[in-house]
Amino acid sequence: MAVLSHEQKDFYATNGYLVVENAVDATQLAALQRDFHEWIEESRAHDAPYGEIIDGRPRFDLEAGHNAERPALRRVNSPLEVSEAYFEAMSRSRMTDIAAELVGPNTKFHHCKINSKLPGAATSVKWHQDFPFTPHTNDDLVTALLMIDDVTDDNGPLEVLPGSHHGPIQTLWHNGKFTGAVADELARDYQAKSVRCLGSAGSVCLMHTRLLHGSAPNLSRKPRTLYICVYSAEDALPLCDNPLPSRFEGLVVRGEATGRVRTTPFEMQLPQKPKGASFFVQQAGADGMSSLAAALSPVRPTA
Ligand SMILES: O=C(O)CCC(=O)C(=O)O
Repeated sequence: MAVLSHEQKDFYATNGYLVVENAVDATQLAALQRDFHEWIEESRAHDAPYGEIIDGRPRFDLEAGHNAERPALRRVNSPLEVSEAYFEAMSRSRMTDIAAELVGPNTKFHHCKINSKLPGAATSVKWHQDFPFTPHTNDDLVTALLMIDDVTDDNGPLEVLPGSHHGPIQTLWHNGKFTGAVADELARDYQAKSVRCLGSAGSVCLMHTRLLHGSAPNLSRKPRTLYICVYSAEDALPLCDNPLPSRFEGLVVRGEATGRVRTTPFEMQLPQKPKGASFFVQQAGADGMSSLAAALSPVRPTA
């Protein structure tokens, strides 16, 4: 049975995003909140990124200024590998059904992460499109941002430029360096026309992989935690390494594996995989290789 109405699908096709309430049930939401709360408590014992994902990079990323009294856990990479609740939300929830209606019927998992902005956290996300981080043979990819907390005007909501998925793919390379962000003058223009994606905990924002988006710091006293899952059509094959590889990459979550590939025309410069725990470091300009080293190294995606 269809989960989305015709109006919702039309809205997504026109605007490149859609917010849907109750994308997980109350039990699933409580389990997601509980596991994240436990990870925050655990982070108090650390003063640098820690844990390990399958390529050896840290699973848990900490913001500058993090300490035991004021923990600032800003990223959990591939949480579904260490939490049944996060695996279930990705693969067996209403969010999964919705993603499959947008890019399926045959739908597979690509990667996931938690982006957290604790109260007062300085973390922001510069304007970008996701596709230049994760190029595939076609652009039927959707980023599902599940709200683990209520997302309000002042706790650093996702901001999008409606309709921009129909426009050009903007470069994230500047002066020979992969910055993970569009040029400043473009960002100023997008910011002026942006729309905020708000919702109560348990809502999901679905975003087309080519939609321009970013988000500001959390200026409120409430946390803003998003569980971000990227799904693709099963016949979209990745053109680069996964920026956040996990043992579940390529898992078909709805429909079936056809063994087919579908291509659509586009061109872009291939991305560079972050060396650190997350793209926050890359966007801050602290993760880049020299342009010569970048030119000589194999190119890989990030996000
Ligand atoms: O955490 C956010 O506010 C945005 C996340 C985002 O843009 C991304 O992961 O591509």
